[in-house]
Amino acid sequence: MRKILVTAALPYANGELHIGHLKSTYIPADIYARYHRLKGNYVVFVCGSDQHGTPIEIAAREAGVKVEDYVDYWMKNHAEDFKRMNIEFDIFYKTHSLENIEMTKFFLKKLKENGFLYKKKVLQLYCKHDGMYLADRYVKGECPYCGEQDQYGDHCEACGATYEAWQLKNPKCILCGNKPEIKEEEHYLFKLSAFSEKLKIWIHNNPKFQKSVVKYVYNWLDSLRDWDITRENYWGIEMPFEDVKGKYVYVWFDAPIGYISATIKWAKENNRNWEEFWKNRDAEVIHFIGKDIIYHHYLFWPAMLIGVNDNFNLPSAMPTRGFLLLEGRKFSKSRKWYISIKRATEIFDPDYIRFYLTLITPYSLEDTDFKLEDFKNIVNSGLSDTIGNLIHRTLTFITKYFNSRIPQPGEYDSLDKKMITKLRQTPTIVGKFIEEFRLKTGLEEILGLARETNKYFNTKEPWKYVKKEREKAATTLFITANIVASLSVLLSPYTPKIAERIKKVLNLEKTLQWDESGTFILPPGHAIGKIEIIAPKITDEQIQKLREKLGIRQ
Ligand code: B3M
Ligand code: ZN
Repeated sequence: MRKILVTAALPYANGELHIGHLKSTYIPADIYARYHRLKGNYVVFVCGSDQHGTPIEIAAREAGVKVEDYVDYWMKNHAEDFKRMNIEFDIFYKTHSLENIEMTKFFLKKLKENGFLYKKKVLQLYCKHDGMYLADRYVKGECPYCGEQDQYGDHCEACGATYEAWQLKNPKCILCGNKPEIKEEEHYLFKLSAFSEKLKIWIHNNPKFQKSVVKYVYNWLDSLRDWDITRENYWGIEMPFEDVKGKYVYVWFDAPIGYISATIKWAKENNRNWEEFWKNRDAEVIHFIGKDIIYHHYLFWPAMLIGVNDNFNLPSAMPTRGFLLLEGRKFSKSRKWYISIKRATEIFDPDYIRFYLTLITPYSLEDTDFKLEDFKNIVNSGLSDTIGNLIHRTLTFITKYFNSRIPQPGEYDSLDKKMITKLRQTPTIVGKFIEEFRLKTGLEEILGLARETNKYFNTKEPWKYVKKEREKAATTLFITANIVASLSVLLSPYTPKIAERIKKVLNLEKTLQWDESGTFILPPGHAIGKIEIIAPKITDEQIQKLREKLGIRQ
C-alpha cells in the first residue's frame, strides 16, 4: 500500500472560484486522489484557504468588513464550490489557523538557527498621514524605468520591470493620496541563493518532474535572489523574533506551510500522525498546481523544507498545468468574462464539466480553450452517445429478453475473447496513465473501451438471436453488461456521480476497487435495476443560458 499526500494549491480567500481553477488544479488532483483510494492506497487529500496578504486586506477594507470575517466568508464559499463539483478533500483548512501560525514560526526559528535567515536594512515607504508603512499594493506612482503613471510598488504593468516601492517616482499613498516618506527598516531575508546547487541536484534527479517545467526552473536557478519575507503593518503571521517586533511574514512564506498544517489538523481529527506523510520516506507528497506558481513550488518551498533540516519530505511530484481561456480570450473578472463554479453548476451537471475539462487538458503548461459549442459536442458525443448509449442498449436488451437478469454466457468466439482481453487490460492501462498524471489520455482510453464495445455489440447483432441460438445473444450481453459494470469503476475518478448512476441501474451495491474493474463483476443471474438515462444531452437552451450570462449576443 502506498502512502500518498495529495495537495491542491490553496485558493486565495478573495473572490469567486471559476472553472479555470478547476481545470488546472482541482479536477486533476481530485481524479488522482480518487483513483488511488480505489487502488486501496492510503491517500490524504488536503487543501485550504490562503488567507493572508495585502490584496485580501484591501478587499476586506473595500467591502467594509473585518478581514477575519472576510476570509471566513470566502473560505465557506470556496468549500461550497468544491462540494458542488464533488472535489472530495479529506480536509479543507486555512492558513490563518493556530496550526499554521505555530508551524510557520517553527520554520522561521529553524531557518534562523540554521543560518538561512539574515537581517538586512531595506528602504520602506511610510505614510505619515495614515501612520502606516505602505505595502506594494498601497502605493502607486510612476515606473522608475519607463515613466508609466499609476503603477503599484512592485512592478510596472506597461514595461514589466520589477523594482522596490521606494524607487517609484512621485509615489502616492492609495488611501489618502499624500506623498509617503522613505524610511529604513530591518528585515529578515531568506537565503534562497544558498540552495541553488541542492535544488539543481534534486530537480535533476527527479524523473517525475515535467520536462517543460524543469526547463523554466533551470533558467532561474543560476540567478536566485534572496527573498525578503518581512512585511510591516500587514495582514499575516507575526514574526517570532524580538528584534523585528511587530513585523509580519510575507504570505507566500506561510501559504505552502498550509499544506503541512492542514495535514496536522486532519491528523488530529482522525487520530492519526501527520508525520506519517511528512517525515516518513515511504510516503509521497504530491502538489497539484497551476503554472503561475511554479517559482514558489519548485524553488521557495523545497528550499524552505531543506533549510529547516527537520527531516521533512520533499515533494515527489508537482503536476503543473496551464490556464483556461474562454472562447479564445483570457478570463477576466473585471470584464465579467469568466464562468464561476456556482454559475456553471447551476446550469450543468458537474460531471459534464469534469469530463470536458479533462478531455481538453493535456498534461502540460499549454493553455486550453473552453468553447461553448465544443463543450456541448464533446459531452454529447462522449458521455451521451458513446457511454450512455452503450449502457442504455445493454440494459434495455437484458430487461426485454432476459427478464432483467444477467444471462449465462455460452462459449466464447474469437471476437468475444478479444473484447474480454480489452476489458482485462483497460484498468491497467488507464491506471498507468493516471499514475503518470496523464489524465486526459486515461479518459480517452476509457472512451475507447466504450466505443469498441458499441462496435462489438453492432457486429454481434444480438437482436438476431433472441429466439434461436439464444446462447449467442446471452454471451454478448454477459460481456457488454460486465463492461458497463467496469465502466462504473473506471469512470468514478473522473465523473463520480455518473459512475454512481451506472452502479444504480446495474443494481450494484458493493463498493468496488479499481482492480475489480477488469473482471466479470456481474455474475449470471444478477438482477439489474430500473433503466434510467445516465447522461442526458446538453441542450441548446442550456448553452444559450450560459451565453446570456456571459453577455454573448447572437
Ligand atoms: N493562493 C496562489 C494562487 O491561487 C496561491 C496558492 C498558494 S499554494 C500554497 O494562485
Ligand atoms: Zn496615506
